[in-house]
Amino acid sequence: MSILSEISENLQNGRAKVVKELVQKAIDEGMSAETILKEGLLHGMNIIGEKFKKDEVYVPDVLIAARAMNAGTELLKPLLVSSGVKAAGKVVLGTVAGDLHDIGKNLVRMMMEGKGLEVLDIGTDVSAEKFIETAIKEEAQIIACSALLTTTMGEMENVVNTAVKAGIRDKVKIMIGGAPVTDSYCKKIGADRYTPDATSAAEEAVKLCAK
Ligand code: B1M
Repeated sequence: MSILSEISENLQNGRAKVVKELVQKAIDEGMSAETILKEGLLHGMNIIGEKFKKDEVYVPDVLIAARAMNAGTELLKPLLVSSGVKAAGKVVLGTVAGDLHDIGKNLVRMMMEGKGLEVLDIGTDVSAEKFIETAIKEEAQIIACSALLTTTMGEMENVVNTAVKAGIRDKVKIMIGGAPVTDSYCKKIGADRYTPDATSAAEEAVKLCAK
């Protein structure tokens, strides 16, 4: 079995310690961080997602797989983030109200920090008010919202409307992303940017801060 299949298999079985060891081994063997992330960790997480959908695994199984995923991505962090010129800018990042998924958000944070942005990660289940209050208090240029559920993505519209009500809509850019989110949804709710993955989110954030 290849090391990437072993990472995927052990992630699916929630063996965080083994996943960590295998990721370190793959790094030591010179494999790229992107390959380890996409073909090892995310491959395993996608299989878990499919099984979850079919009721073949349950919430506790998914939770321990998520823990194993986080153990692996922590090791990849210094390798995934690019070096070079650092951008200036402050981002308030969180997963929207009612939503507890944080793996994608954590990847977004990692990639944005790698670009030199200051990221205030305010966690999961974040209300629209909390996004706006934090952006005002911290004078952030960007609010970045993640959502993984079709039932919670509507909260993103709430964030846009709350920014309008607070009178800061022209001072802050609102970025959105997550599996059910699309570019047409972004346009529909009047947010500024949709990006499909963590890398493009970081690149767009840098561009927005430069404007
Ligand atoms: Co949940 N879950 N979950 N879950 N879970 C999904 C999302 C689901 C698709 C599973 C399925 O049915 N196949 C489904 C949603 C269905 C839907 O709404 N259409 C689902 C469900 C239904 C639920 C519960 C309701 C289940 C239940 O309790 N009955 C429940 C809800 C809890 C809640 O939030 N209130 C629930 C719970 C959980 C766990 C807690 C067990 C766990 C989360 C643990 C954690 O995050 N710490 C969990 C997990 C792990 C998943 C799956 C398996 C994996 C999600 C993940 O982390 N993917 C997921 C199935 C799947 O996606 N295959 C599933 C890896 C991650 C890197 O991808 O987050 O998409 P993702 O991030 C991507 C992009 O989307 C993007 O960048 C990343 C890649 O670079 N991105 C952004 C993300 N945020 C961005 C922001 C940006 C830009 C890009 O700009 C700001």
